[in-house]
Amino acid sequence: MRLMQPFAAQLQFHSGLIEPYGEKTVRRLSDMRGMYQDIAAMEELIKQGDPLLYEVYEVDVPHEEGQLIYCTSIIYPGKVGDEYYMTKGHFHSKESTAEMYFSLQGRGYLLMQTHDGQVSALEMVPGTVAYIPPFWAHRTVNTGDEPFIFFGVYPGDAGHNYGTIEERGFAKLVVERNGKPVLVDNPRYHPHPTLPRKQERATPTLPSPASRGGNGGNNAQSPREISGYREG
Ligand code: PAN
Ligand code: ZN
Repeated sequence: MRLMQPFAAQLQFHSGLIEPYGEKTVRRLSDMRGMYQDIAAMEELIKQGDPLLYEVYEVDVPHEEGQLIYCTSIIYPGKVGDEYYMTKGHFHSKESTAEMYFSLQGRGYLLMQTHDGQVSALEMVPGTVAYIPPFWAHRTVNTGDEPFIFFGVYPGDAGHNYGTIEERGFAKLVVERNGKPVLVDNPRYHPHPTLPRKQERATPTLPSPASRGGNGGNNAQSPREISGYREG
């Protein structure tokens, strides 16, 4: 590994812009085909102008072991049918790598799942620092009416595996019901074929940040409406 010079970037908390950045990823709805339940609503929105769902600004750090990659993600508010705008979601290619998300603006949820059917959903509000342990796929969802912005940092050799989520989907969806976000089972989810599904553990709790204590990484409880949620 070559010796690098120390450096700093400047992050605007309100917009999520981080400068200087090396790479900007832009995802529109047409990049998410197959990921939303309501295909007719999705195709209609694409026809009407293909909305921008989210952007990622990544600082230029080598993608190699020992480095830390950091970036901001900005997920815009909106829905496809009754499903909120969300990221594609992925496992890290090197699944033994973790990640941290620090929530800056807006509100949303961090959905996580393992190959053997464990599921977690963490509420993200400004100030929430979420830990994504190794081996957990992760997706973020904007459930508010303003951009949901968070800062992320992960090992340089993590890599991104989108294919598994593209094939199997996420076990849970975050949808609007009576003006509120609720977590429901994904009827089109395909669990990992070779591993037994831990059905009793596949339903997460949705704790508010204030009520969440240390939990040893296990958030499994019965499904329920997202509690303590405030619109906006
Ligand atoms: C994040 C995500 C970012 C966009 O930086 O890459 O929020 O989500 P997708 O990559 O799923 O489109 C991260 O988790 N990096 O590892
Ligand atoms: Zn990641």
